[in-house]
Amino acid sequence: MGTCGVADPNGPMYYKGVYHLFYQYNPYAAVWGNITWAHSISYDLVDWIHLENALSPDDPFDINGCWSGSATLLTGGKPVVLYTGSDTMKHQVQNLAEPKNLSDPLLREWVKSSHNPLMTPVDGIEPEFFRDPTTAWQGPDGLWRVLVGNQMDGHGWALLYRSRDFVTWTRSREPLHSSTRTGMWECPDFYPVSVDGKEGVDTSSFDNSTKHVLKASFNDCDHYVLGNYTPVTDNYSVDTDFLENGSDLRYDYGKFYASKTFFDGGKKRRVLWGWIQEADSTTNDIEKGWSGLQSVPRSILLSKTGKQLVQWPVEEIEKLRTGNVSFENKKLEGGSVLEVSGITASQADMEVSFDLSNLEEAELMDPSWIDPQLICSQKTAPVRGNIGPFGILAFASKDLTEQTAIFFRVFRSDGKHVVIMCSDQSRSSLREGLRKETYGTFIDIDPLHEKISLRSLIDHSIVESFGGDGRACITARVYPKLAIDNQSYLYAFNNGTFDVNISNLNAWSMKKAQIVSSTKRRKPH
Ligand code: DQQ
Repeated sequence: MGTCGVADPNGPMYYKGVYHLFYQYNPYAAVWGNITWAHSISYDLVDWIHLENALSPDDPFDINGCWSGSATLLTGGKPVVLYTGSDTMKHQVQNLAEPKNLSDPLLREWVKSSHNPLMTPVDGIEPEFFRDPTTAWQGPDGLWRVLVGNQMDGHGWALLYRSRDFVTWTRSREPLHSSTRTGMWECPDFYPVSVDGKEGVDTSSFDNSTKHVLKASFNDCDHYVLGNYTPVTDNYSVDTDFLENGSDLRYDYGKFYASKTFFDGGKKRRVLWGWIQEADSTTNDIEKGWSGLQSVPRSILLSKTGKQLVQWPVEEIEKLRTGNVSFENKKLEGGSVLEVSGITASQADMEVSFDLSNLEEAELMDPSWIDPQLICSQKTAPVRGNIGPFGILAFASKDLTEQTAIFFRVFRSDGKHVVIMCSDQSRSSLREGLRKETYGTFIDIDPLHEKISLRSLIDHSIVESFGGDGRACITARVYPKLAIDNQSYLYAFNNGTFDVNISNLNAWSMKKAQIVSSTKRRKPH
């Protein structure tokens, strides 16, 4: 690919048997700038072909950048994209683009609408806080609706626009939603999830058995709320608001930003992608020659409780699995480590579940411990507890001086158990100058009645972890110095006082996905 920088996923869609992913792309450097829509396609969400760039900043309405946006399949299945342009004045405006040739399933060429810009920052909208149109949905009145992220009076808003023809858009007096607890909302996303089903739901579907998710990107994280949406009135009433009463629902409690979902009509699922930033210095990003990557695509559903979403890597990822090791029913004594040998630990998929006895011995939760990230940063993997920390050490050097610990601790509080999941990067590399953050979240598991499971996708400088069958996700970027390639090891560990039991562990080496570039040059002159 040459020297480049990659950021937000844009306009993901499934069209005529092909998955399309566009993304914020700097063709010239491993830093943010010259923002262009790169375009890659896949038949299985695993192997990818890079095509020529879809949108470049070369018109007055996007000359300072083709920023984030989304795809919509219009009635009859025609795909279009709405995206933000930074215009000659660096004002943010919303633009439309269409494929040049609909019979080309690869949709190689995109044409910007002669009507651009379609939405401009007027009527009090601040021109630097007006961006990232969502996938549009069609109401029962036939009008299309779209949200645009905004900051007004210092707070986050999802502005609502309606249109009959997708060209002339009128702003609704009321936003779909807003919050005084946050600043600017970037990359909003709004979609239905089925309450009882196992399938994803099309964005324009208004089945009564759905809830609607509103996601907004702020404070370096992707936060969401659940609520009920009435399409006739465009009223959206949330169950619990953003950051209300200690509620902090996030797609991922680590590095994961500016994400977007799409409905995969082929497999009837909703798929989520997020941008995973570097945790290294800009100087090193430039030296490395690239920065930023996309998460593994995740399918996303409402949990059985109806109170949160659950995510799981798309099943296609499993085709990369090879060389399995597994064991069952293994006691992990307090203070011990167990090597998971026989796989390529630098590029692996691992699933483990833990059985806990002695739960009555769990430490009492201090009522002042309300911030899980803080708990994880203070009680890092070496800090012994009663039940936990137990979990895995990924990217570990043989002598364990380098290790990325993904683990759980169990506490007692008001007669119940509280489980916390942490990803501790503090010892992930001997290198200096990295952001070795520690992440954490409470996870809705009752260890008396179910096992505590963890799946981690480990890939050289990234680990994406899914706790409790996808109830909590944490993604971390790490840059080991020793624990690389065949010097990288994987361990299960228990640093609690009490034993835990591994009821099941399965790990696989992972093959490389195939990524090829189409013959045309991607770097324009
Ligand atoms: N990235 C885009 C914006 C968006 C931000 C610009 C989020 O449209 O708000 O590259 O990462």
